[in-house]
Amino acid sequence: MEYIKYRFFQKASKCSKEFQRIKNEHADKVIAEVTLGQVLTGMKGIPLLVTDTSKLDPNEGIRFKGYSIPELREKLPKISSTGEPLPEGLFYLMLIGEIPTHEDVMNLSKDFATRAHVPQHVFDVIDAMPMNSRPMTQFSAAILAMATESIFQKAYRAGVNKKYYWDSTYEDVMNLIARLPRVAAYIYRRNFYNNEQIEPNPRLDWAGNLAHMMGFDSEDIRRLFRLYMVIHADHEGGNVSAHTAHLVGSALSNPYYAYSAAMTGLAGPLHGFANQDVIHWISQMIEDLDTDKPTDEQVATYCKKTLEEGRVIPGYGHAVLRKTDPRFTAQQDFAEKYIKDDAMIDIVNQLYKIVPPILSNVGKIKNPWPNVDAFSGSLLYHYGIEEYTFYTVLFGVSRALGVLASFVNDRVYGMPIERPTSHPLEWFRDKVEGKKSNKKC
Ligand code: CMX
Repeated sequence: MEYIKYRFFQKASKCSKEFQRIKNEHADKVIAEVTLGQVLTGMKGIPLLVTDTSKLDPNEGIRFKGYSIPELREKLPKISSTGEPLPEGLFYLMLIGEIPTHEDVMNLSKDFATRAHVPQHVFDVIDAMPMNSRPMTQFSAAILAMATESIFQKAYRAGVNKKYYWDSTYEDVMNLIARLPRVAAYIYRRNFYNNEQIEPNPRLDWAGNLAHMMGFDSEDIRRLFRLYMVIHADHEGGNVSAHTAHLVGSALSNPYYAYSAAMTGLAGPLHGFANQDVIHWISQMIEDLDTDKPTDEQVATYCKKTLEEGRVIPGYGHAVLRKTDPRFTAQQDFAEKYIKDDAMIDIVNQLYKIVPPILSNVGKIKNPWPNVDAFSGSLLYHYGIEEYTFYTVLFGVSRALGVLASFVNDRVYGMPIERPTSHPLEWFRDKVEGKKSNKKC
């Protein structure tokens, strides 16, 4: 067994024993009460999922195996001392629970490069889709088409013992992560560069190769892509994309099925699609106001108009966070360090001053602060990736690192099929009103 797989199994099987022990010894213990409000507002705050890769604190933001984003930027191995950490290192951390050495990361990078071959029929599926199908539709379909490659599916059909499910799942997960940059870059070049494709360079790291295959070879873009892939990689288990992959996987669907489904969730405007909506919305503001240097007053009026029209301000608010997202701050810091004079980034910074008080005044919005999507598009735009309908695909490549690390962990734990209970609305009404009525809703 190769080294990383062996290390992962060593660590995960210890945790799996603990999972089984507490399940056996404490299954009847009550761990939380559930209010009707929680049920009716998207199950927020109910502790229902076991996810070991990362944990989200409403005020502090995300920590990956205990490490905050600034700590990761300092501690994870980099290609050069002034650069950004390699996302392979974060994947290693989420999988094994330790900060890797430079050598560990280089080995993982090579492992991904050797697994990166995408079969021709996946490109044929993409090419068969109409040009007006969104990049996220093409991405999700391509991942689904790749399920022909599932080693887990073949092992299951051959009757593998359930205690070895994790093994073939691990192979699928590694192959899928390795192949996503090629699929994403193919979609980008097909949609925006006349299908003139660029071959992978196996000597490059995972994120650097993605930039290369999209047609961007400067060290500046590689640095941005490494940061981008690290900060979007995971956001604990309850967000729509992570939860979808976990739920679909609980039926023993293979990782390709589960991740394809996760990507259809990420494609929603309240989730990852917001990263393209932000640039779309700012571009419309620039067009409407006929200036890329609007005054604070003009920006405030535009924001209020958006709210009056019954729309959301994209990139602001969060289901869990109650402060500025540290992923926003990391990107702001990146922009301050490396970018001078950019109109779009200036507007993003201007919005950060203007939007929170306006959202706070609405009264019902629990978090008026920016999330990751408020900044990410402006950085890509600055470096020449202006085709914002593609941005959610980049989010999707990154999110695979955390979601699929959790997916293989679930298999080691032997997580059962997920099946919560549902009731008609009158059941909830009668429960809280303490009476039984025959009135249907
Ligand atoms: N603009 C306008 N209204 C907003 C808002 C925003 N940015 N954020 C929240 N609200 C509204 C909600 O739509 C909701 O309205 P109703 O009561 O009329 O339904 C109300 O405020 C309360 O919402 P909440 O409890 O504060 O937030 P939710 O947990 O329901 O929703 C989120 C969270 C992210 C969907 C929401 O803040 C939003 O729509 N933001 C804009 C889209 C966005 O940036 N999404 C990306 C999130 C990060 C990611 O997953 O990538």
